[in-house]
Amino acid sequence: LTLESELRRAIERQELTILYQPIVRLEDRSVAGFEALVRWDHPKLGRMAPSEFITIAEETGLIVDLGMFVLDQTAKQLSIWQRAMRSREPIFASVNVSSRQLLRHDLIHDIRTVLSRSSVARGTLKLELTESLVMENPEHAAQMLTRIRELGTGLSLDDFGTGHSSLAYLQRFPFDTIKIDQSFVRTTNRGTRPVILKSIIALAHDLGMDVVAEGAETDSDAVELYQLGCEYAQGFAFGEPMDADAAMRLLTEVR
Ligand code: G
Ligand code: G
Ligand code: MN
Ligand code: NA
Repeated sequence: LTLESELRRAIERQELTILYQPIVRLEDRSVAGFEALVRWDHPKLGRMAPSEFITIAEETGLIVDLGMFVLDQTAKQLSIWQRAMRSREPIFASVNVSSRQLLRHDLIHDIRTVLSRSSVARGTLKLELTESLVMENPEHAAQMLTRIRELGTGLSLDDFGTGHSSLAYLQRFPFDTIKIDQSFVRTTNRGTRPVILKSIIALAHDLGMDVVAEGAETDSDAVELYQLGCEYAQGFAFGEPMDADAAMRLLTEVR
């Protein structure tokens, strides 16, 4: 069997696993939401990271079914979490989207279907897209993203700072959140780090967007990010990608 046909079968049989990594409020370290990150438990090769199969999925078009599976499972999981913690501000979940899903497929139909099958609070299901994805076809992407926002779906600009787009594109797409790429947080250049982080954070806030810093690995990263005005962070300092049950324990544990 080729990897392609094995992947097709794994999607049909729902043999993919979704892990969830917490995104916390730096103010009090409470969990604000999760990013869904897919894994493939291959019978012979073991657990595979997305870098080992997402490209095949994109090239073969399997990403459409894979993406729908991740979206649907995440929305269902999100409604379970929200029901379990009814009294607090509803948490969100964000799902990574590939260009083929947005630009060569009816993603809007999929989102509608997923939202109708689950009972997530409005605005709490979010998509993550990279700059390079929206730059592939800016006109079409802008149209699609506007319609997706109208469905009450959040939009995060992922890996911010690594693309080649001009900052003007930030105005053109209806993103509500910027995710600062981990390279800016994990850099060993501790002199320039606060300068760059501070200006990205200010830019996002001036544009009315939320900011999530990725790759916060230590407590001192968390402290520094908070001092620089960043309100959300994600990284090993707060939790690695975990299964849905572990995420539920994190949400419901007595703090
Ligand atoms: O979990 P890990 O660090 O291995 O994830 C690496 C990258 O894989 C993520 O940054 C993301 O871009 C991509 N990825 C993870 N899950 C999904 C998914 O469900 N769909 C798509 N399109 N990409 C994903
Ligand atoms: O490309 P994207 O940002 O969507 O994927 C995030 C990936 O980064 C996840 O696959 C996750 O495994 C990884 N990651 C998350 N937090 C940390 C961290 O603190 N340090 C490192 N090295 N990787 C992280
Ligand atoms: Mn992401
Ligand atoms: Na990212």
